[in-house]
Amino acid sequence: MSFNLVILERQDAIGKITLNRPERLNALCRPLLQELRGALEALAEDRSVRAVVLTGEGRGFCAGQDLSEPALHEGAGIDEEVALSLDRYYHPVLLAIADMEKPVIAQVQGVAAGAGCNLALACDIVVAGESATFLQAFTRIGLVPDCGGSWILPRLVGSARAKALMLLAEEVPASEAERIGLIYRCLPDGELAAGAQALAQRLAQGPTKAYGLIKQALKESGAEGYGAQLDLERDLQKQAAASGDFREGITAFAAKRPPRFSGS
Ligand code: T3D
Repeated sequence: MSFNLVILERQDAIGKITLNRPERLNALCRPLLQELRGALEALAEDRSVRAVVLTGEGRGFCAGQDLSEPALHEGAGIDEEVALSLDRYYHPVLLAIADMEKPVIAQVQGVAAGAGCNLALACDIVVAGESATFLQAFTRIGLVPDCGGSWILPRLVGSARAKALMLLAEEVPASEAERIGLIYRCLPDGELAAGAQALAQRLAQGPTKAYGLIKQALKESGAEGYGAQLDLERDLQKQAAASGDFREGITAFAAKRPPRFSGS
């Protein structure tokens, strides 16, 4: 697959995807979503990549659905088009992030709005520059939060705040987003790229299989009762215990040296 609307880069064990429509604040049109899916799948399959950074080119991270897309202006059948777009273009992207074993870091500068906000929040760790803002823009145009917003927001910030964010569609500055637990960390704008890179480097040297199993445990938590979650944790721990990184971890502990994880 060739990439024009996203930039795909690999350096050492880190894969980087940059949304590349800066003139539209990286608004998500269908061709971009197809490329984004392709890039995520390529990095998921690349065993040399052990952490991924997702960011946007220019002054914004992503302004959500491209509201100028012709399919949204055709009158009759627009509801079917929107549902199809979510099924066919958005959900594969979001599931590719959720199902990927390796951790995905969102590096957010400027605005993350609508589906762009929930794309960032779908990543495993979100770091943002201090001038970044998070906006559940959906009700501003008469829509409801999609792209997992109604699932992730109450888990991150609790039901009361999640409802207010979704109903009021107010911009949340990055510092506030960190304070309420919407994101992991707000950094000075000038330190954002280096901060995201440092996190990615650290994760790329970690126990990749354990990270993947943690993602799986969190994704499924709450779907079943407490007892079922204990059973799931047992099953995932069994898989982690079978990994080379676990063997390295206990060997390194016994030898009183730092572990050298290989991701195996
Ligand atoms: O089909 C489906 O699947 C439906 C799914 C829907 C999911 C969603 O994401 S719904 C929510 C869609 N997004 C929005 O409603 C946000 C729309 N944008 C804005 O409200 C503002 O642009 C921002 C608050 C994000 C940023 O404001 P500001 O003042 O910093 O920038 P701007 O001047 O408004 O935007 C800069 C340019 O980007 C501008 O183009 P121009 O005038 O310079 O030629 C603007 O039109 C364009 N742009 C911004 N957002 C979008 C966009 N173009 C297309 N789609 C956009 N979403």
